Amino acid sequence: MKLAHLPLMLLLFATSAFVHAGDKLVITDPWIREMPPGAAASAGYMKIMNHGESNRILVGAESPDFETVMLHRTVMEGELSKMVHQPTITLPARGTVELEPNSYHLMMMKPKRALVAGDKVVVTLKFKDGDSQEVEHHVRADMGGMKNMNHGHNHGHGHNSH
Ligand SMILES: [Cu+2]
Repeated sequence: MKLAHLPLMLLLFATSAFVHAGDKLVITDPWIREMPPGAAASAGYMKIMNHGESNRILVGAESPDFETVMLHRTVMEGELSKMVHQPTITLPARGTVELEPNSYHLMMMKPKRALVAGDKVVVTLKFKDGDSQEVEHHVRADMGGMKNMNHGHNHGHGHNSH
């Protein structure tokens, strides 16, 4: 009887060791912008801290609630903002990268269900080294975080920009 449990214990051991190898990223405040009904896309944001000794390269993401998730960056061209696809986002060793409105974001396309404020969405970040990390994003109405409370930028242009 006791022997029968041994393989399971070994498996649990191996699994937790594996998770540990890749968990140097600390992610805070993950959220997704609530979409109006029928919208084709939304954007996901978070702050990623890499406490590790080496750079991590984010190469993509996926979510069971969206057909496609892409890495995007919003850049200004004069008065116009536009979104540029990013093949990768580098998370520098001992550094922090913020995915936030008007900067880097996850472009969440073709939602598979209606998502309203308060809902949770699981997003899996994928890294060049083959690792992945799951993050639970919270759906929020419009902007989140104090930083976006000031009305300095973002007046009007491109209601579709993130
Ligand atoms: Cu975008």
